[in-house]
Order: sequence, then structure tokens, then C-alpha cells
Amino acid sequence: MSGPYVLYGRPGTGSAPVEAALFMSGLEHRIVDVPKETGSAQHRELLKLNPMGQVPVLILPDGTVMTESAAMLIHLGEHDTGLAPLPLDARRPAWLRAMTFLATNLYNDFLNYYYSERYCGEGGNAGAVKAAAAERIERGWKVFDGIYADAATGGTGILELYAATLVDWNKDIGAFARNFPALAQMAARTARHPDVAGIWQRHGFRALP
Ligand SMILES: N[C@@H](CCC(=O)N[C@@H](CS)C(=O)NCC(=O)O)C(=O)O
Repeated sequence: MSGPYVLYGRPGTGSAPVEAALFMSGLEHRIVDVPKETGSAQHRELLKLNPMGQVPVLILPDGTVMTESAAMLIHLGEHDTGLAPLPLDARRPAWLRAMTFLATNLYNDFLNYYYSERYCGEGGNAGAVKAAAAERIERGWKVFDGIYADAATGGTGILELYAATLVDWNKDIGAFARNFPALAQMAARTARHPDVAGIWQRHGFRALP
């Protein structure tokens, strides 16, 4: 079985870096936009593919279904396109560390922040969960600042697409730019990249100050 990649996504979500990685890799693909509200045909389709009901979901040309944004991006980075260090490249461990840090810390902390009512149980204190998530996000960016400095190659690749997406999820983008100028510059450079600019616009990502 062979067909185009099919990406289930939604503007502004973790499907953005996967979409950009597919485009920059020159891989034939089709996008299925899944509305946030449950009940649509696309949402029912999504639930069959990912019982978590979350985007992104990527269907590979051989029909393999992938969930988990970091797994998709790491997989796409294994194509020889210069968007990521290939396996056994000496830069790969630092790159993998940065990718995994984003997925397991910051992505997750943003979920706690934006879906705080899910993480406190019924009648729980969603405000406290949100406040704790905001603290973890701040600390996560501080740590990531150093991790990214070790992993950066100066180009715009898959790591930058992933990190720049998460940068956009910051509530106060101006404060972020003041606190983390190097990361803000990386995100701004990514947003300006000719292969990325149109996709970022479609996802509604904000321009950095
Ligand atoms: N660990 C997953 C998380 C995916 C995720 O949380 N996606 C969000 C959008 S960024 C979503 O679909 N949220 C809707 C929901 O959870 O109901 C990944 O990295 O792909």
C-alpha cells in the first residue's frame, strides 16, 4: 500500500510542525482539519485512529498510523533532507534530548495550563493547577534555553519547527521575548523562513515582537 502522507490536525496545534516538516521534506501529503468540537465526521474518524482524541495523527504511505508529535517529527527527520541530524551523527544525542524535552516537559505543561480542569478532578482547584503549570512552563523554558544552545545548528529544521510552535503557545509572547531572547530569535527566524511563513500564518501563529 502506498499513498500520500495524511495528517490530521487543527490550526494552532502540534500538527503545525509536522505539516511544515512534511512540506520542507518535499513529501506528498494531505491535511485533514479536525474541528475541536466532538461530533463531526472528522472527529469520529480521529477517535478511531487515536483513542486519545488528539491531533496530530499521521498516516504513513504504507498505512501505519502514528500518534505523538515528537515521534512523527523524529521519524520525518530520518529522511536525508538536512532538517535533523541523522542517526549516528555526533549532533544527534543533543538534538534528541531537545526534542524529547519539549515533548515530555513543555508540551505537557502547556496541556496542564490550557486544559487545567482535566488535571484536577471534579470539583478540584483548576486555578491552582493552572498556576503550577505556568511555573513549570517558566522553568521549562529556562532549562530548554541551555538545552537548545547545545543542540542548535544555526539552521531552521525540525527542532526549530517544534520549539517555535511551543513558543507561540506562551500567553504573553512579549514577556517571553524579553526573558528568552535567543529562543525568541529562533522562533522569529523560523516564522520568517520562506517554507514556513505561509503555514505559520494558516495556523494563526503570532509574530514575535
Ligand atoms: N502527546 C501528544 C499530545 C497531543 C495533544 O495534546 N494535542 C492537542 C492539540 S495540541 C489536542 O488534540 N487536544 C484536544 C484534546 O485533548 O481534547 C502529542 O505530542 O502528539
